[in-house]
Amino acid sequence: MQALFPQFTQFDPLTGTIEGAPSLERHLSDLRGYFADQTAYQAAFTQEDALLYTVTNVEPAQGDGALHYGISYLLPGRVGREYYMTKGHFHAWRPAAEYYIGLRGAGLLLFEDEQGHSWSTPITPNSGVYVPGHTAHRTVNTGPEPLVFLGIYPFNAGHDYGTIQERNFSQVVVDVNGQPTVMERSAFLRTLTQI
Ligand code: PAN
Ligand code: ZN
Repeated sequence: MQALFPQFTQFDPLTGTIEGAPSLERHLSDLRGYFADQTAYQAAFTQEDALLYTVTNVEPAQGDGALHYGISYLLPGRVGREYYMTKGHFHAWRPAAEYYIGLRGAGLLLFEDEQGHSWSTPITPNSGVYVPGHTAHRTVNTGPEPLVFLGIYPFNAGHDYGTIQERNFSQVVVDVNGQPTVMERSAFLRTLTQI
């Protein structure tokens, strides 16, 4: 049998890193056009191209039945009233599901299927969330500390970012009187234009 590497990995739930695996960084500039409040985005970006999250993936094997996995480390913060979040994606191979395990912090997972139905679940340490196939998923950090979670998916899931980049999620997670609140994007945009 072909040896799998790395078969054993040590990960750090505090820093969201996996020993020996490279991390990729996503900054504010990588999420241009994703946050609803464009004025707030521009103001934040002018100050600093802040780090929003890192992702560290491990790809131990390829081929039928193989699994890949990764740790995400999503910083706390907001652009205007909208909490820091991941880009979000469909899997390129649409039937691919994924399993998320919360390791640190508190947040929400936003889901949207191909018909545009949306829902959300919490993600917290020692909780797991099943991400069904054919469903776009985005993680939002609603707490004061980094949100760290593990995601496990079929090796050939792939990432389709383009669909979400074009149409975005129909819901946003925003601060309303200090409470993380899921709102329709259109309703949130209306609050921004009210004087
Ligand atoms: C996760 C995500 C990770 C970053 O590992 O890739 O949280 O989010 P974006 O990929 O949307 O930027 C996953 O869902 N992998 O399939
Ligand atoms: Zn995914």
